[in-house]
Amino acid sequence: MIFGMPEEEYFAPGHRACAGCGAATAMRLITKAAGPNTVLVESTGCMEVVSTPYPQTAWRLPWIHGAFENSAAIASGVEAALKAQGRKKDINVVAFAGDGSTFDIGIGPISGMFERNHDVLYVCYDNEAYMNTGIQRSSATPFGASTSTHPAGKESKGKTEWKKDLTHIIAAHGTPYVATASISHPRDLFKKIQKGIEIKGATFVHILAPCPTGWRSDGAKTVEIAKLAVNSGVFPLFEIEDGKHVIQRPKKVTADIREYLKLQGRFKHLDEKDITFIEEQVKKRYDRLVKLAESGL
Ligand SMILES: Cc1ncc(C[n+]2csc(CCOP(=O)(O)OP(=O)(O)O)c2C)c(N)n1
Ligand code: SF4
Repeated sequence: MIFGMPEEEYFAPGHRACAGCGAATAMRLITKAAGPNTVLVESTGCMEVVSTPYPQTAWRLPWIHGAFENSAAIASGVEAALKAQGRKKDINVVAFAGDGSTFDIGIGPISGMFERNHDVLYVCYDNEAYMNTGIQRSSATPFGASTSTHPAGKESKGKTEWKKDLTHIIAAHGTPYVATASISHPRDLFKKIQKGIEIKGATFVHILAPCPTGWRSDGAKTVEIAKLAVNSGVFPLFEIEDGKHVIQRPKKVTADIREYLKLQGRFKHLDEKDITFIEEQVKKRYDRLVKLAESGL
């Protein structure tokens, strides 16, 4: 064990993710936490493309590739089949996909899986755009980010809408366990994956996974950027267990949003007014989370 995590790697080195890819780190941590008795189901996305150029695979666990919108539907079927065979209690089913698949195109099957409450952990690795097809905006892309479909320029300041609050949309299904996590806080992420698997029923972990290619950032600063997202309140780490919010980080906002934005080329066109707007919106949302946690909701 290293830092309370197994040394075994189930996402093998030699995959083809870009240097400094946050999602690849998420894959290592998710699979370490899930352990060997796990079936993985993955939608099309970067982590599928980089891991399985035929005839090779980086997966050291059973892994099913579904279509872009399908991982929750396939995972529901795998869980139902294991139950019918009387084997579900020994085998974990973990579905995962990027934000485009989760926030946008797969949301119908995902909603169905949570409504039926299959015993599946669903993980979204959120790199905040459709990365493997060329950095198109998704509903998880943050306000102001420049993408290939919302390029910043003379007529545009990047994305004009705020990021969709998917965590609370999933929680609204009556989901027993919903959490946010970040690759900058690996032990917290590891524990949340284990908790999501242990709790019976459909559970959800939303992981922030910086993408140097799409965020126009230095691959060596991926962890630093993810940490700034957490500590500035841009991406707070919290759980909603049995409908109650608990905030892990930040207990108090300690980092400057400007530092976070400055390290990413996708935000370099923003002016003072845009940044002030982002600061106000982040504060408003973080304060709301604190209120929910303080009032036991
Ligand atoms: C129905 C359908 N529409 C579009 C595509 C093309 N496509 C494959 S992956 C992808 C983007 C995936 O984005 P995301 O889920 O965010 O994962 P990432 O690549 O960022 O890891 C798109 C548009 C497809 N495979 N199927
Ligand atoms: S494009 Fe981004 S998410 Fe995809 S492999 Fe490269 S760094 Fe990772």
